Amino acid sequence: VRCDRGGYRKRAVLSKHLVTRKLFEIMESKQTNLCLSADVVSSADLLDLADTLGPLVCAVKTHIDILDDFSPKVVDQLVEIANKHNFLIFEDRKFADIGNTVKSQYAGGAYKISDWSDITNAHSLPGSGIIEGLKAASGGRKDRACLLIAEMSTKNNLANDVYKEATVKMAEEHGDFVIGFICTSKVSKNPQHVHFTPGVKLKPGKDAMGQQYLTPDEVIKNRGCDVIIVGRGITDSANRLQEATAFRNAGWAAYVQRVSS
Ligand code: 5IU
Repeated sequence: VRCDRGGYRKRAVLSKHLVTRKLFEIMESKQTNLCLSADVVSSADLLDLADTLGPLVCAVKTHIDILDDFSPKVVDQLVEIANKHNFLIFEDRKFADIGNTVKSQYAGGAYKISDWSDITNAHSLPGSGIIEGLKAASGGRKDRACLLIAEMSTKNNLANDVYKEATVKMAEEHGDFVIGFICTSKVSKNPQHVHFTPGVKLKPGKDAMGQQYLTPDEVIKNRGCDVIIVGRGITDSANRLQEATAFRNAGWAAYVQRVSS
């Protein structure tokens, strides 16, 4: 048995939130810290990605509003696939409005996100009212959780240290719903907080619209994050299964090195 100081297994046991526990347990049992960002515009493509890569990931991140052909059936099928392959669904909604508005956006509208998505995320910009609104919409369900956006992966983003620290404080005050962060480095020492990091490719780089990429090794080993979020690094590949396997192996190897060093 390898040494597990601060490892996912231990953190699963000490975590109070059901979603955190479930996530760490999935990561440990499937040996993966890969979250697929399934940024595709067709429902068939989304479901095919989830079914093909499901065994390799701890979560599938969606942007449900970019589907050209959304229907409620798609999310029903996605939930079935998530149960089959044991991964969580994370709708990357990036809520940013007042509490009363996000309440309707989370539970209602065309997408009814709180019905099918285990995890969603929100900007901390509006202050803690946004968390109150989302929590109210979740109707007290223990199997729903939120990540706060503490940092973004993009060039020249406006989240400075003061913003980041205030975001961590907000998370601490709402541990019954906020389980962690979107960030580019570990921002909280609380072992119950999960750090999800987007902007990951096998080689560092950038895209034409401000996205910046770090490697799985840098994100997990050097920057102390927990989950790598990978979109085009996988979806643009001619062999998505092979590429997802490479990300999964790189992310897991970096984690094993971190907890055994
Ligand atoms: N995403 C970021 N950076 C952020 C946040 C979210 O890239 O700071 I908050 C999302 C956007 C996209 C995915 O859905 O993560 C990254 O996709 P690529 O791996 O294709 O760049």
